[in-house]
Amino acid sequence: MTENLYTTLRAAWTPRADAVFLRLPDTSALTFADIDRLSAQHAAVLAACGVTAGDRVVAQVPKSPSAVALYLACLRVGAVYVPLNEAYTFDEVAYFLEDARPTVVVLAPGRALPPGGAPTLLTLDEHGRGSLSDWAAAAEPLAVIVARADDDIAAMLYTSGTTGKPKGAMLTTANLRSNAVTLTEFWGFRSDDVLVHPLPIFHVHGLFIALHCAMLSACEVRFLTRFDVHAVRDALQGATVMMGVPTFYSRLLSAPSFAAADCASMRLFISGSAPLTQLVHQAFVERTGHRILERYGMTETGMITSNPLDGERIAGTVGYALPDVQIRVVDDGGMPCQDGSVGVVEVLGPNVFAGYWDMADKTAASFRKDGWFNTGDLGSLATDGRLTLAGRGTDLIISGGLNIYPKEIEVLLDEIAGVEESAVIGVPHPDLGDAVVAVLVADDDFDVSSVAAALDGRLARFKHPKHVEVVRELPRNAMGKVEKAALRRAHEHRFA
Ligand code: MLC
Ligand code: AMP
Repeated sequence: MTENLYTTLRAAWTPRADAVFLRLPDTSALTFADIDRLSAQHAAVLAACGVTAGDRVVAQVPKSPSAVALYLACLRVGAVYVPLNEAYTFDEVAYFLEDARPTVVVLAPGRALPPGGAPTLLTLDEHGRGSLSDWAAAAEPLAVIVARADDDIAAMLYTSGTTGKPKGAMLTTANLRSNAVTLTEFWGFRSDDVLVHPLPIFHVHGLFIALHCAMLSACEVRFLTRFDVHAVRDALQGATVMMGVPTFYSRLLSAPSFAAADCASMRLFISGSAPLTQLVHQAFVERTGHRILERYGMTETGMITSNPLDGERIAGTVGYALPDVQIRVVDDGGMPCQDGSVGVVEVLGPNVFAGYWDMADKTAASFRKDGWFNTGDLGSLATDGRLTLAGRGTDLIISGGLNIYPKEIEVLLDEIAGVEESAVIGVPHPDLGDAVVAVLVADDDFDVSSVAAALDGRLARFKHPKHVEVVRELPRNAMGKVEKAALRRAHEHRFA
């Protein structure tokens, strides 16, 4: 197939071009026809900046309709869209720009461009010099939609690695299209659905999973700028579907008056990106009568498994492989695990990414010779094919649905004067699932408050330790390796 993903999306919504696509918190709205025109205007600006097919466009922008238009504009001109978490600091952004070598960088107003960043810097949702929004508003829409083959890269999303160095996961047109089509059908999306959308749009969850399902079914999206319990409860009135990370659901439950009446029109709550505890699942059933549908995925693969829409949704499991996706669980030797024992989850399907940008060795190390991708997640398969996850093979911390790799923090902690060595762990947290704790080997007179100052500006705030502990030495095994499991046990009740 050589159809641009934008063409696929637009063909799906065209019969309802005048229907509302994005409903904003101030109740104003953009129709599908509006977003079609706005994205064509943004595409005209990108083309005027010299962006051609295959060029990277990096965006670190607030969630807004123009950010959606910018993503769609990239599809239209065949550029590779590279969204960045808004929380990333100047230093972190500098790494992404050096690695991605974009033609255009779009930043939020007031953000500075690291040296050597890109030939063109634009800002979104502000007026004045370099304003993409002003420029687009005055631009003649670009009608041309560039032809793209299935294996052309449509987007690149950075994901951290065990070494702490983020890798750009290259997602093809076919990856995004196949997952979008499968999920829209699997979760029964219809044009009369109303999707509550409090997720950020710099990750696969909020950008691809949520928005592609809405565009393919031509349904309305209640487009909230961030997760806020009051705003979400308001948005649930008259809505039918919500997607979120587990923290969204535990926060809704923490409002004592949240109840079935809030969900009267809802048909489906979906959770993913981090484990949904059985406690939250059950409390949600008791309070609202809804069984949250848990699914499992990752940046490199989009969605892999899902609990069924109509069949039994079992808390603590992530369901079955999606219709066009295959999964297997293998042991250290790469042999399929027998009798439901725990091993590494591997995936094969049209959803699996093309590889890591400029990292052929890391790409090769992630795939088996027979083409299966190693997710790094541990899990077990029941005889009927239902998957239960059992943590990660690595020390990855998932906090509020965001991935944090300890190494990235440890290297900065080790540079602080007075710190001999450090170990960063994730420990259970009632709101975030896991919270970051740093254990430092330092002298008794070490000033713990110097840690925040040392990390400021170098590490996004969500990765900063929620607690810092100073110790005389770290627990080690016979090989001299730090025993993180022992540290996690020692701190498991810290936030209870
Ligand atoms: C914010 N903070 C966090 C945090 N989010 N700390 C740890 N973990 C997080 N996830 C910190 C900020 O740095 C700040 O700290 C303070 O909390 C308040 O910031 P905020 O912006 O007001 O926070 P809040 O709005 O409460 O955000 C929490 C959240 C948000 C859980 C609502 O993080 C969120 O929307 N998470 C969803 C992430 C997501 O979309 N993941 C999908 C990945 S895709 P300070 O110190 O500055 O005050 C994927 C694949 C798949 O995983 O399967 O879907
Ligand atoms: P990311 O790299 O941000 O795409 O995060 C993907 C990781 O999130 C996966 O490899 C899993 O470890 C985790 N994840 C996603 N969905 C779930 C889920 N439903 N339950 C447990 N972990 C999940």
